[in-house]
Amino acid sequence: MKGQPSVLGIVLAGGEGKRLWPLTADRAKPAVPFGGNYRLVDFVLSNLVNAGYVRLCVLTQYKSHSLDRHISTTWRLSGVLGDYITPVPAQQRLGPRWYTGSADAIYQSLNLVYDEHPDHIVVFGADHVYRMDPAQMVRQHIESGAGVTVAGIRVPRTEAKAFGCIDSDADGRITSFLEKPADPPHVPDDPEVTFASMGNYVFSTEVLLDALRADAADPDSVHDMGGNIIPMLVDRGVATVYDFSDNEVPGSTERDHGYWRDVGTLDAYYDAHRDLVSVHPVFNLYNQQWPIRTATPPLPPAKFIEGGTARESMVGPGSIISGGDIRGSVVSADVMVDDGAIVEDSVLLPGVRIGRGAVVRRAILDKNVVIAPGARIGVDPARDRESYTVSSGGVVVLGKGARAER
Ligand code: ADQ
Repeated sequence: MKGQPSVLGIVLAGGEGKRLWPLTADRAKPAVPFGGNYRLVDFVLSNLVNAGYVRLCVLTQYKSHSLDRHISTTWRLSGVLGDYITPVPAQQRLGPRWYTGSADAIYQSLNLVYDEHPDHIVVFGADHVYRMDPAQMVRQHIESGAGVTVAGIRVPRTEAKAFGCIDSDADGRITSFLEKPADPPHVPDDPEVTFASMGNYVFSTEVLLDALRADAADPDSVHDMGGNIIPMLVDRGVATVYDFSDNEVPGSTERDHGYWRDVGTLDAYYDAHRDLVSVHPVFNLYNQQWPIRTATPPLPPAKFIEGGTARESMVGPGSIISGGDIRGSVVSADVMVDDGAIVEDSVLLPGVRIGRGAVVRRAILDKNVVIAPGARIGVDPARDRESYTVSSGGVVVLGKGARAER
């Protein structure tokens, strides 16, 4: 709006998500379904849109068809106020090569920045489940005068190897940034806790342009935002941290204040679903003051017949539970559970069919998986390992359209 600094949002959504395989066998990681109704990309887009950022480019690359379709249909805006949310596929604008890394993805897409000439650019990842008001981070960025502001969160030190690790001074200026170190540093007041980058950045436009150009000219760079661009700006002394625990989202509860999960592995994806179904959910999807937005299919409400039950569970529209018993599970749209079947502590994606008397425990069943009558998943670990993917935490995963026999 008039008088406000202009902000362009770039959402990085080209990640392959190898560690989520087989859920990413057929789709980009940001398109992986989550929480019954959503896809992962809906979380970042909801946060940006709820904060009023409606000029958003979503950079895609890897197996992007379902992601492109989801963004163009679910997130289509009218455009009358100059608003847009647009998927941008890799286009080889700078020569015959795909993106070599997340920084190269932005470098190859700089025409989007030239078209918009924003004052600031918000660069967010698309792989996380969380609720955040990015406007508060942008405000801090502008007030501090930093070149880049990096969102940071305290994580257990044992998990910090997967993240960029931040050290900062009393004013929040980042003094050191180590991308995925083998031996993560800890915060001064706790040896078990590391301050980690959430992979969400706010840049002043000129600073980003200058850093990307310098990076593109560096033959030793792998052109990664966390690996190259942020360390370069830390060295230049223009990087500041934004402490995510200061972020106040309307309607958030004491329990889910500061909730953020990187669902990059099957176990993390599974655990984040467990956070949804407890009596007092660790992550509250029912917060209508900061809704997580998506489009739901035109299906009738879930139906329970023949004594079918569900406890500590979410059940999506169009699902029919006939005589089966569901506990501690997230059941998406259009799922059928037949008489005598037991579904326990599991995540069922749309279109799953569970046959009569089947048992499914601690499992993730991708779209359209069919469990034949009497088949058992999550009951005999040796057999599960022979036939299916089993995560290091012991969760059994069946890929899209797989069929389990008795
Ligand atoms: P990672 O998530 O491991 O670490 P990366 O794989 O580069 O880093 O993914 C970052 C984002 O960029 C994701 O949303 C991904 O989908 C996207 N992306 C990856 N490659 C891309 C490409 N070629 N084109 C377009 N998009 C691409 C990052 C940071 C860490 C931080 C963690 C937090 O590097 O410092 O701690 O995120 O999860």
